Amino acid sequence: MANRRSFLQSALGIGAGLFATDKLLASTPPSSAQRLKESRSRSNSPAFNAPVVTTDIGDLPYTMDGDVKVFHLIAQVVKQQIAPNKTIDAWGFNGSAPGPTIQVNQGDRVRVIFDNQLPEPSSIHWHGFEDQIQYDGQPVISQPAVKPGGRFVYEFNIHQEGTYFYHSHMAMQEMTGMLGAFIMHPKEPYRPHCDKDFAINLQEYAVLPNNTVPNTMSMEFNWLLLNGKTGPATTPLIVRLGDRVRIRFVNLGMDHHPMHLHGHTFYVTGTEGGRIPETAWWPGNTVLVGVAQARNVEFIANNPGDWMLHCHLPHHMMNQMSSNVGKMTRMSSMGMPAGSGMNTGMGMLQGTAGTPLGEDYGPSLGRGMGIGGASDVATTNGPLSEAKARTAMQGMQHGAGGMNMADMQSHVAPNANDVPNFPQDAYMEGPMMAMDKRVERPENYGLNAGWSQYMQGMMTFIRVLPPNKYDEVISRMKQAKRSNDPYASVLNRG
Ligand SMILES: [Cu+2]
Repeated sequence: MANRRSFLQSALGIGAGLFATDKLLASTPPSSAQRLKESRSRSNSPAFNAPVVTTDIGDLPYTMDGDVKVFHLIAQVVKQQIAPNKTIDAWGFNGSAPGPTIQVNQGDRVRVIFDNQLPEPSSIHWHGFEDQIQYDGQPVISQPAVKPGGRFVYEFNIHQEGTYFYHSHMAMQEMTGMLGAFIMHPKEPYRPHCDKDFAINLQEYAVLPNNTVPNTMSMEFNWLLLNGKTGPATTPLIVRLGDRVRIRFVNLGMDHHPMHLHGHTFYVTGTEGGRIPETAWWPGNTVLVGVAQARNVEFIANNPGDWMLHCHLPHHMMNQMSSNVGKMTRMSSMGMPAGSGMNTGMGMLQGTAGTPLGEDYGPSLGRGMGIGGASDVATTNGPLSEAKARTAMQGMQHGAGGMNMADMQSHVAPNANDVPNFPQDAYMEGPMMAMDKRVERPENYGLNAGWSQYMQGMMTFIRVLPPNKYDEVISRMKQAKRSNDPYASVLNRG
């Protein structure tokens, strides 16, 4: 603490105690020159490898057999809750999709006992490992396929460092959740070292309305996830003002994701091939994480606030998008009646009520569909009426901020229906999407009321908290006493 305080004080030229500096810090955004200076000043302090925190997922535990670290990785069918009242049938590992993060040290001898509890053959590929061919995880070509109920044991001498991953080498299995991060900590800690280190798996699923099974052949992705959750159900990254932070993005999906951070400039310091020499780091606030790539970014969290961290592809900033915006979502003399007549209007088959193509489930105002519904059962896809929404979407805080759906009229222009492109987001984000209570957790403590209204898809916060607020949030996280808490390593450090 003394080190951090003196570091901050010298870096920012502030002599007063930290508690008094919140306002000063907020009013003096650091220049890039300052950031570089901070980065250099840190390189003199004792370095260490901070354990990686994989929010909403956590780590795979290990046991020791002599000097061998033994992990037990179990491929299995999992129920993954990706949003309030939206649970999908995925395939993952040890209870989650993505699977838990594996963390080892350079120089370790590692054994992974892989059990296949899936109804079909599988195997595990160790992405980026420079290791022996018999452990590469390509069925038949490098090892026997692991049949249902079968086992295969992988052994590695870890000589690399960086952000790697494990995944099924069968494409559709990968697309239904069979992936996870594999962190190799360097023997000599990186300099400057980081106080917080996070891993974020990027994923997308295509799940039809009122369905629970991802269509792994579809390119129409409507659920975009960070560590198996979609905004606002994602757990924020909690850091203390002044922390040096590393985020490791891992992409094992179908799309590329330009990951964007607000309020800070980071440096790209690593790829799926390990550490980048410091002379080759490049600055930015957005990093494109291509398929099968990892990108490590680092920055000093020197700008207090609840900053967005999100994919910047517009369609990846939404939930359950399945229909058009604009006039086909509403009744008008020229448009399509919302929620009915789609079969004729769009040439769609008329289904039976209760099925995705039933009259009640026509594609309209799609982003409201499914999320925040009363339960993991069929929910309506509009048309929007307050009575219907109150029944079908009981989890939503209708009326948050003193607003009801009926009051939406006061939020749109009187002539809105005459504007060809209306609506865009008017009914898809905002008060009707408020679900703060549904996603309440200690990490969200102190966020502005109603924050969840405008948070969808691949979005989370990095909360850069001044010491007093940081201590308050950490104390609440400790009090929660969650089993297998992904933040355990941070909470244990105090
Ligand atoms: Cu994206």
